[in-house]
Amino acid sequence: MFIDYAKIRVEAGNGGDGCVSFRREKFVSKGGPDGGDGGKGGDIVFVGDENTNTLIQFRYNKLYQAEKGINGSGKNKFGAFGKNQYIRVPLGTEIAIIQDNGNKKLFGEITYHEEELIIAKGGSGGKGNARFATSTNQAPRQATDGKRGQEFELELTLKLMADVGLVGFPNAGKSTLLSAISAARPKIADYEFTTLEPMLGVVYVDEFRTFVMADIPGLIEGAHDGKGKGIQFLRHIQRTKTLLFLIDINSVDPLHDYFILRKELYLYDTNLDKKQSLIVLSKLDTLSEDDRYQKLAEVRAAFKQKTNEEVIGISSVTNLNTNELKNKLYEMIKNATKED
Ligand SMILES: Nc1nc2c(ncn2[C@@H]2O[C@H](COP(=O)(O)OP(=O)(O)OP(=O)(O)O)[C@@H](O)[C@H]2O)c(=O)[nH]1
Ligand SMILES: [Mg+2]
Repeated sequence: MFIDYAKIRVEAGNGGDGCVSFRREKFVSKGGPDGGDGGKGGDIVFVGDENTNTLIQFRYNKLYQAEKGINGSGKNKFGAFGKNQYIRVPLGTEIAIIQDNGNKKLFGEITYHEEELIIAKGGSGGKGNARFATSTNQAPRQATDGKRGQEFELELTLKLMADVGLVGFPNAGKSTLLSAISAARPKIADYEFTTLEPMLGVVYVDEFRTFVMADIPGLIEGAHDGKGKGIQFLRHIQRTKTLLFLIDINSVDPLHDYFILRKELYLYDTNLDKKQSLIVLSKLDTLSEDDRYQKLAEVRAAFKQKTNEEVIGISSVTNLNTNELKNKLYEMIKNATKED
């Protein structure tokens, strides 16, 4: 699990003031009161957005204000309402109010797309003097001020689940791939079992389309018997929507590697074995262009014959095909979400 926090301040709009005014007409010597009410201040509203999964935007922008209501005016004109300030957040964002003593009180959670939650209400508008006229006081000089909008310090918390799980032998280049396409900085080295703890990274396909990828320790044959790092850490990818099998293009027999990986997954959890998956050959840059395409063609033919699965090749070092990979994974996740 990957936890993202942000602290922000929100200020709903103040209400507009009520107005003191008297009618002035050509042939009426003493017009009655006609001061209108002030408009209500805008609310601060959180909105669920399924197209984002990070709170990173709140690092740069920490103050959110809604518009103030407009003051009332003569001729019984009401002031316009202040515009609401909408704050879009990923699904699963929890919103807590930080109290003066530092304690946090959970206010709510955004759970579905376009869900709206008003966290701070705008102040109501003040009353204009037209409202204060009575039979005994026909010329009131009284109006009220708009109320202040609510203001809060908030803590936002997002617990992220991975969408894609990276599966491969040690040294296949899993951590290198994560670091190439996300801001995560996992440890990378040319020895086996560099990664000991799962790590998540947010992958940006573009500004609006992101997904979360999990890097986990390498798997080896016999992992279910406790070989290598075992298979316990596979629980971290049990809830992902897609598995990415990463296999070094220099492997003697990628298809065989793939079957070993599949078998270990199956022995851990048969459901894991049923997830949609993508097979990716890594380190294309280590072969000359001719060798690379020849090897890729051979591997593709072997996979086609035995599994009917597509194989794509990438290099995390030169970023060869990494954009295509991001787009492909994003589409797969989207389709899997639709089927859920
Ligand atoms: N030339 C080249 N080297 C790569 C590429 N991807 C990874 N490597 C190298 O392969 C070695 C292993 O990479 P890692 O990313 O640590 O591999 P891993 O799959 O995370 O390994 P474990 O954490 O041990 O399971 C490192 O020396 C990387 O620099 C690539 O696309 N091209
Ligand atoms: Mg690693």
